[in-house]
Amino acid sequence: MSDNVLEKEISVSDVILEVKRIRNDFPILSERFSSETGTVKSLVYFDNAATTQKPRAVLDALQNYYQHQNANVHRAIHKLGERATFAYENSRKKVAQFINSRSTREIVFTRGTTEAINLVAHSWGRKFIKPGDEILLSEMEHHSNLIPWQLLAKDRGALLRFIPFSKSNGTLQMANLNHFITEKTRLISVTHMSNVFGTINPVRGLIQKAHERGIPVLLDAAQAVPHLPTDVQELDCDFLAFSGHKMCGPTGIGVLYAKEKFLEDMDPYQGGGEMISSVWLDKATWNELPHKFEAGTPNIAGAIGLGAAVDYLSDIGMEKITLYEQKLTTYALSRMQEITEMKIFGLAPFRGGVISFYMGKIHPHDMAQYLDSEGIAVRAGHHCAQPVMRKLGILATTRASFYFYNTYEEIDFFIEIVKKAREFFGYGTQ
Ligand code: C6P
Repeated sequence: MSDNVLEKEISVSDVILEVKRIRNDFPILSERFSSETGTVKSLVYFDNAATTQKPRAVLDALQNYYQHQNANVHRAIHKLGERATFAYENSRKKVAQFINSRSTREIVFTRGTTEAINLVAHSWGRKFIKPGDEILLSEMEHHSNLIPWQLLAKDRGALLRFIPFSKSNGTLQMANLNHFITEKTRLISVTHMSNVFGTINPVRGLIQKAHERGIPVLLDAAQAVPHLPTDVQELDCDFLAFSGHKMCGPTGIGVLYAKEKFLEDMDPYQGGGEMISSVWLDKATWNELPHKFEAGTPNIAGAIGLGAAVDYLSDIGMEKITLYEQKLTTYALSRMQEITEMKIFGLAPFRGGVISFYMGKIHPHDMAQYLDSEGIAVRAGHHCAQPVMRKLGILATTRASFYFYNTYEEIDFFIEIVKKAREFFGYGTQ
């Protein structure tokens, strides 16, 4: 996908998603809450950047696994073992197709994005990063794409450098890229889409520049894969990490995609069952890819649930999802900007449905609590991005984040309640 795919696609098509029908696929979306005064509130779920809700297809896949397939994988020759192994490996195939990887050998199941990045930092980093080397990140990274590199840099005597972001709109300042990519840069690891600003970073150009200098690139795609069509061959990234739970799948399952040549060169991440080929008392040899990186009994149900999520998203169509969310976000932004004292962090031209905001002097937690009292779930806090908050000179934001099952009506209700909060906390009527 090119960096300006959204602009191109939006100009050629006007997407209609059958959101009402889609919402029926998600049992939790009909949850109701009783307020202190006894009024019943419907759930408005705007915390999708933290985790997404699960459609019945995923819930059924989990139940079906435990009811009809439950066994360990790759170990047993009995019927259940065969069923479980088939379902687990079939999910790997679905994931490989979903991101257009060349082969299932490039798809390692992990606990999530965090574990996928730690795997690379540990197995690739500790082998290939030498004292004095530089690792280039951006200033807008989630802690999961910062701390593993801090640990590695400390261990190997390497240096971290950062592409800055602009405080005015939350975009990366790419103009001076040549200043940040030096002779010593050995890896670039950046977020494809920011979980604070919603910014979709121009990673394609970055990858091209990096490859011209022989530098591999890791994309933290935790917020991108769930929302944007992702083609790893077109992107040409060397590593890509994402989490199942942010794309309608279960928690505790995620993916590390890596080009085969990197996985071949890397040492195992953890040792144990299944990742070995032959074991002696004093040494061992490693299993084929990707099993070399999957020590111990994996999250079988999680992987199968992720396969069901991938089928579900593919049936709707990732392009449609992107375009619908794009329109919803544009609408939300324009409605939010109607409100006096509303400060939105992140106004990039290419952005996804993550909106961080601060309203006047209302503390983000108070705002989140007020919204919750009306049934609206948002996140408030530093969003696991403390350096971002520090640069912005704040401790926290309130964050609303959307998925394809959210509606314009929900946004209208959200705006109404934000306006009520404004009055409640003493800003008067507009
Ligand atoms: N961000 C949020 O509310 P895990 O926890 O491993 O599934 O994902 C970590 C992660 C890595 N990178 C980015 C860009 C992310 O947004 C996240 C998860 C959630 O913003 C939970 S902190």
